[in-house]
Amino acid sequence: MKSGSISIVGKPNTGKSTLINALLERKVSIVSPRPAITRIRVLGIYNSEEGQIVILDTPGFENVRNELGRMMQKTIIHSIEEADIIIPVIDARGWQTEDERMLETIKKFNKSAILVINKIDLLPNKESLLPLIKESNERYKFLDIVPVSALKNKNINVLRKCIFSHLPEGDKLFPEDMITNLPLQYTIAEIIREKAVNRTYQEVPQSIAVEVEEIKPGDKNKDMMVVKANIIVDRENLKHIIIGKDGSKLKEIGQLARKEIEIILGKKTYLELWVKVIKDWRERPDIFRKFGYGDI
Ligand SMILES: Nc1nc2c(ncn2[C@@H]2O[C@H](COP(=O)(O)OP(=O)(O)OP(=O)(O)O)[C@@H](O)[C@H]2O)c(=O)[nH]1
Ligand SMILES: [Mg+2]
Repeated sequence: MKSGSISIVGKPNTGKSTLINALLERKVSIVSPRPAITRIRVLGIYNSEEGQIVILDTPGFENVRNELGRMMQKTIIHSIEEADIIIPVIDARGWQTEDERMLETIKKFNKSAILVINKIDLLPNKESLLPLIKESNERYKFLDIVPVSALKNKNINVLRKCIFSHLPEGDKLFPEDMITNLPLQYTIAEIIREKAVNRTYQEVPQSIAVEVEEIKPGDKNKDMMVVKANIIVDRENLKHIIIGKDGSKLKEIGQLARKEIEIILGKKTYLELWVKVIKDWRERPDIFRKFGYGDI
């Protein structure tokens, strides 16, 4: 039986979280058109007759702008050190300067890597992949290069096979019924954060954190769950952006999040959402550790 871990790395927005979800055939990591959204190392476990793949999704490589960023970059390095195989992800439209840091880190640790060229659905034709594959082979001795579309689920089977073929023989590292390592309150917080970041723009998405305070059965109706959570922003003037006109945006975020939370909890859920300001929380590890960021 094959068994081992892979770490998905790359610059922000290349589709790393979409890829872990595609490999697992279920959503464990939040996805956003906004850059720099994944903050924690999300672990997902894939089981088949061939064996087990432990998959780590990581934050994107980027320039550090605050303590949160520093922690996120440390998370990436640890994930690269730990994994058996690295899965660097680049955009099918070509290597960019921001991809260099990822490649340098893989070289520094002399890691085995399978390059994923993602978003091939955006290419006008397959031929345009050939020069990119050639260039990639010149940049590093990749075990393999696999073009995929994580969004359209193209070639994901091929990628899984390729990963298994390079993983070592071994026993399963995690029980079969375990899908992710993320505690329930963080899973729910991430769902709410996804809905909030996807409904805000510019500098707002990165300033958002979510803290789940309580998950409990309803007082009167035990078949119902009550979830209390705070959407946190780091400046007073962002609060009204999240709340929206007459509370409309907060309501919309809540409705979308509730639908997904109900699937996870398997029960009707009352979601109580508040918006709170914690000034400069991204500079305060004591605060953001409580949100689950920094758990490496
Ligand atoms: N067209 C296309 N879009 C994709 C594909 N994979 C991901 N995307 C989109 O790219 C955007 C970023 O996806 P994510 O999976 O959040 O990217 P990420 O690399 O995890 O981003 P960070 O966590 O911010 O570093 C989203 O809008 C996705 O829907 C793909 O194969 N094709
Ligand atoms: Mg991500």
